[in-house]
Amino acid sequence: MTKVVDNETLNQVLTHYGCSIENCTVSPLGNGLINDTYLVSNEQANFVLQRINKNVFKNPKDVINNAELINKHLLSKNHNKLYSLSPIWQIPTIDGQPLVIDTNNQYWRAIHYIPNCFSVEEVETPEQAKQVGSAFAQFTSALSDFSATSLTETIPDFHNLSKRMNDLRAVIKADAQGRLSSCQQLVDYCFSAQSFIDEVDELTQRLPIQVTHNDTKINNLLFCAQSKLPLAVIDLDTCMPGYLMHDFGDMVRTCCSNLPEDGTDLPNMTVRFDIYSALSQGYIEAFGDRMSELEQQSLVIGAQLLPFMLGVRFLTDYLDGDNYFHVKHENHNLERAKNQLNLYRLLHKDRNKLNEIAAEFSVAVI
Ligand code: GN1
Ligand code: MG
Repeated sequence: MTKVVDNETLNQVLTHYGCSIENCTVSPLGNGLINDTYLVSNEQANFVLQRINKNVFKNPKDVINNAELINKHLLSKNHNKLYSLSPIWQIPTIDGQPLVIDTNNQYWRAIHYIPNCFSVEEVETPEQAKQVGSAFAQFTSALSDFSATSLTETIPDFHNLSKRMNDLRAVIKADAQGRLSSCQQLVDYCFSAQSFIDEVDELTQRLPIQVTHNDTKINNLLFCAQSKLPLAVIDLDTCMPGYLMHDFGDMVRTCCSNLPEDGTDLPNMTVRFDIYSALSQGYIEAFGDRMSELEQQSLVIGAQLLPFMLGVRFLTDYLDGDNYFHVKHENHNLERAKNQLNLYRLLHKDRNKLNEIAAEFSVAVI
């Protein structure tokens, strides 16, 4: 997928929000791999404009509707002082519509822009990691009494590892781009992890379902420019019923490596255990006794699972011809896959250490 939007289309969409390309500036925002996101600024205000990727979200209206329901719930929690972060508002068109469908049949929405905040690509200190863990825990805690059945599953089986392995098998069989020979070793490595895959399968049958965010990468948190504290959890696109270990695992995946997810200096990749420890503490403590013992134990599996699953997903997309994730160059998905599977390897190798750290912060559940 490429990120090209022509000015005519952009202008057509902007008019639905009372703007035009003449009276505002439009600049790309963030580093998302799926949707196309822009900051629209004019003298009066700023807002976020987003084209939802229809190839990924088959029914974009569900994405918008889910976010609306979640935000309403969070706002009422916020009013009752049970949620201290800020909900994120979607903005209707001047005709009161939740979205715009352009002439190319692409779906757009606008989102309230929170000023005076910043996002982080790399966690700098354990203190910051603790805040990250705590913020995402608050988000899920606040949704503990939200009816999971009112949400539509925007991507079915999103974090189902066996299904992701089947997707990998299918693209290997097709080898549509003739790329298999360039990554056979990596493919073999994925299938050699069958005992880990079985362990995950067995665990997921016993874990309770919660409404989880499912994309808790570090840059989906906004920090206040003044206090430097977390201000809002953003990107609710995959907020669906899931397991806590997925959210924890995605934080580990994006906070604990010393390299970004597409970094290529793999011989020098390390796990930052001080960050891991602080994340665990922040996440577990903020849940308190609302996290069951089994969920506490599952976090270490989640920490290995998310890098592994992302490795499999990037590899699948590479073999399939880069149809899912935005890529910047030909081997981008392959580089990401190698990076994520190496991170899994390092975390898996040190899983006893991860268990010891988690045990330090475990909370007795009555
Ligand atoms: C995608 O586009 P973004 O950054 O919100 C992906 C996540 C991955 C992430 C990897 C719907 O998220 O699952 O973890 O890229 N979102 C979807 O950077 O597939
Ligand atoms: Mg996302």
